Amino acid sequence: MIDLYTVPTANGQKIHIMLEEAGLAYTPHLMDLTGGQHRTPEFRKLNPFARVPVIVDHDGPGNSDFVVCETTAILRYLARKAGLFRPDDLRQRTQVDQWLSFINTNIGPLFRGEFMFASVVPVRGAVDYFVAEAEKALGILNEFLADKTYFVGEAYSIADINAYPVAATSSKRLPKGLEPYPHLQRWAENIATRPAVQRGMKLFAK
Ligand SMILES: N[C@@H](CCC(=O)N[C@@H](CS)C(=O)NCC(=O)O)C(=O)O
Repeated sequence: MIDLYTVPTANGQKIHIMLEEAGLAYTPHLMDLTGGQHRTPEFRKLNPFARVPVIVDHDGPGNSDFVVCETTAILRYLARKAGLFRPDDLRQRTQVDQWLSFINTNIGPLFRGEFMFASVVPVRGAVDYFVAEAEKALGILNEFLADKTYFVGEAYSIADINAYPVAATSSKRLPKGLEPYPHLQRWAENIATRPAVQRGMKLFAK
């Protein structure tokens, strides 16, 4: 059994989808970020950086509890545990890792910046900057996906699982959403047909 600490944002949804796809038993816990539940000493024992998602696998390595935070680390761990969605071939595996990193270290912080300066500490010029940079980055994904069904090779992988909530959730905060990116939109519509993706996206949805 896995305990999942989460919220229904793009980062949380990546792990909801992965757990549903892998068919692993889990108990989801909705965190109250507004109330600061993630900043309590108890939660910081799980993630010292006070962020979600976090999992606690009660059947971890060595048959003991194992705490994992950081979305891409959780995705890799669950892929290894389930033996799914991460190719064995070294080139393809590295490409999957490359896309995990690209999305989470380049695009994730742009949407975080947009959210912070639009909703938490309003600064109009900063919002414009982050929106423009996020649009540029989605344009790159759009071009890359022009002739592809999945991010890597011919198979669905954690690269797709990690990118999907960015297209389905984060992009809604951009003035034109996914409209300027037809290839990204086609790719996302295909991923959205998967029942596990639908279940993952519904978890704690508002
Ligand atoms: N690098 C982290 C980012 C996680 C993250 O930013 N989580 C947000 C929710 S989507 C959070 O916990 N925010 C609380 C805060 O910043 O105080 C990951 O990939 O898991």
